[in-house]
Amino acid sequence: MDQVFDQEYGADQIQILEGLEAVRKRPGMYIGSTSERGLHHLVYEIVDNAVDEALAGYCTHIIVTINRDGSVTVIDDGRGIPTGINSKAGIPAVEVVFTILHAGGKFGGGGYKVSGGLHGVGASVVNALSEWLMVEIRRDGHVYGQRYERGHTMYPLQRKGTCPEDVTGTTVTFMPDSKIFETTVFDYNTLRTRLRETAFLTRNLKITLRDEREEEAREDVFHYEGGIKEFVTYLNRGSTPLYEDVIYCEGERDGVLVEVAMQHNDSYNDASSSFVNNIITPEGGMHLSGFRSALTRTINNYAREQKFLKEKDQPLTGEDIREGLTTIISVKIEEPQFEGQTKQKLGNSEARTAVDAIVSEQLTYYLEQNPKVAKVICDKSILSQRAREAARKARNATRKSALESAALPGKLADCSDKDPKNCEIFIVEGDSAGGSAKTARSRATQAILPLRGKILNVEKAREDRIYGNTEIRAMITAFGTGIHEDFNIEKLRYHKIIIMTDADVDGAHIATLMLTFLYRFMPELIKQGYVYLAMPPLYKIEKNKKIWYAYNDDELNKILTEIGRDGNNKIQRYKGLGEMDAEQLWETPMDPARRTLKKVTMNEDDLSDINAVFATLMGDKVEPRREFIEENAKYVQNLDI
Ligand code: TSJ
Repeated sequence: MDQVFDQEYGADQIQILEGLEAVRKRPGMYIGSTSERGLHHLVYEIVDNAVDEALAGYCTHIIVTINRDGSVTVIDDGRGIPTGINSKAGIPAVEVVFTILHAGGKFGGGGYKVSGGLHGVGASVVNALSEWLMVEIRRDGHVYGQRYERGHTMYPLQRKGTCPEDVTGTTVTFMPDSKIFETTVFDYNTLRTRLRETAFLTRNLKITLRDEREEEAREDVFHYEGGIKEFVTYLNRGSTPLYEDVIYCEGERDGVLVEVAMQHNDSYNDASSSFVNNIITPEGGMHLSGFRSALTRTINNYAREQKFLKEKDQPLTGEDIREGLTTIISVKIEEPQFEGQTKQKLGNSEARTAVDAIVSEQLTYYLEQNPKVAKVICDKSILSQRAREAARKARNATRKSALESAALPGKLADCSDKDPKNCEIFIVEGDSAGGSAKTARSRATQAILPLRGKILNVEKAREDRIYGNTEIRAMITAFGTGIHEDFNIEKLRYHKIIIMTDADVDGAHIATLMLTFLYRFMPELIKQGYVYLAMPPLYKIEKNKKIWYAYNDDELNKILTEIGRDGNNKIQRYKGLGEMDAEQLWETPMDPARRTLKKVTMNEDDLSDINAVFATLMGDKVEPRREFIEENAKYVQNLDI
């Protein structure tokens, strides 16, 4: 086998910044965390490099395989990473890519057009955090290979064989280092959600995902000729679109590539996701504000011109127009600047100008060409304007009665401690369970708010009805934070909001309704980790004056096996919280020393999908819901609902 010494590709483009030891010492600095989330970032980092090759126009297919041994292989059919010697480093360019931090065309300017990767740190970080990594390059009729262990080169780049001249591409296989990560087990559905999103964002790129860990291999293929237009159709799958077209705008201005796709559905939510260089920006930024101002201005101009809006009418607000609108905004930009606390907000002002100009021009044209759709949008927006006016009144009334007068709901049994850090509130299903919970609680720190029956499904109700709902008003007042623009997390009266429902299907449904309300109206409570689910047991087992609780059938069996299955066992199955007396309630779901609570989390990576998840779970269509639950049992678990 030969070593490779021929010099070619612009090796100088690669800047050398730091050593890989730093990455192993402080992995969180480079991939965010060493949790499951950080683990999956390794795959995205490698895949994003291949996607860049697709964006450059040289790669059409990426295959991602979770291998039997738990390692991951990413294959592309691009040009192959250059193998020539980098003049500065004196080693092949591919070795620079894998062993020198911040190396690669991405940071050197030139080479790639745009960069991907949330943290934009490249393949060397993945290498540093892998027990081993192998790269194979098909280029110029040769197959080259190199292996690394924990970032160290094992042998010089080798020619391992030949291949037809017209076969090119890169294969990378890596085994995440179990010394670094909390878990090294990849989750198929997490990868699937993200890779599907990547495929939507990169029109025509085909991405195959395979899982070979089980006897029966799993596979999904994502290939969308319609790109983000198909993304919008996909996100709207759980509701009914108001018109057939997905409206699409595309263009380039000041070095910013802009793509926008949108379509209204019959829900009341504004479901927009924005991306920069294929990376989701959960906090939006300049591209999102450019889109919003263009949309508001353009629809208002059109509605005035067509006299849908009369002289005397107030202009439509952005919210009026975005009610029920699903939007994908995708920009590509050479040097993105991220701002805000979490560095997730796009700061480049040229992105705002570009999106605004392109959407204004093309949407105006679209409305002129499609008067029927234009009328549907105007009608919907005007209706929403009226409803919003009614809602504003209802909300003001709520605010008056709820916040200003600070009268707590009558059903609330509040705690005596006034320091929110010490306090928790149990939202309890049903008056009878509420009664027992009131007796059982620790009065100083535990408040109880019983809710009667099913709470309103906020996915299916307009705002005015929502504010009129007694149960919802009770929660809003009790929490103390206010909602929407009045929301102030500092005023939160309890640092644990614990939803306590029966351990059955109805209970799960009620919990979901409450979570939907919280997600839509007070998402910060979930994001900041204040929301929990209580875990009431399903069985009580008694034997010789000793007591065990089981939370599901498996646990029951385990306990019975341990203590012996004989006549001395007394097993009680709880049909609901209502059947438990105060002492039992205290012992299991309520006593901080003995209970298990489930924290409700929101995975920011899945944000583009989360709207769709709620719309699908809570919407009218039964079939998508059933399919969703069947397909995504695991995903729903991820949401912890
Ligand atoms: F970086 C990496 F190892 F993570 C990785 C890179 C992983 C995978 C699966 C693929 C790739 C990759 C890189 N695919 N294609 C490329 N292309 C280049 O590196 C490349 C090829 C040719 C030229 C040129 O100017 O001729 C420039 C570049 C950057």
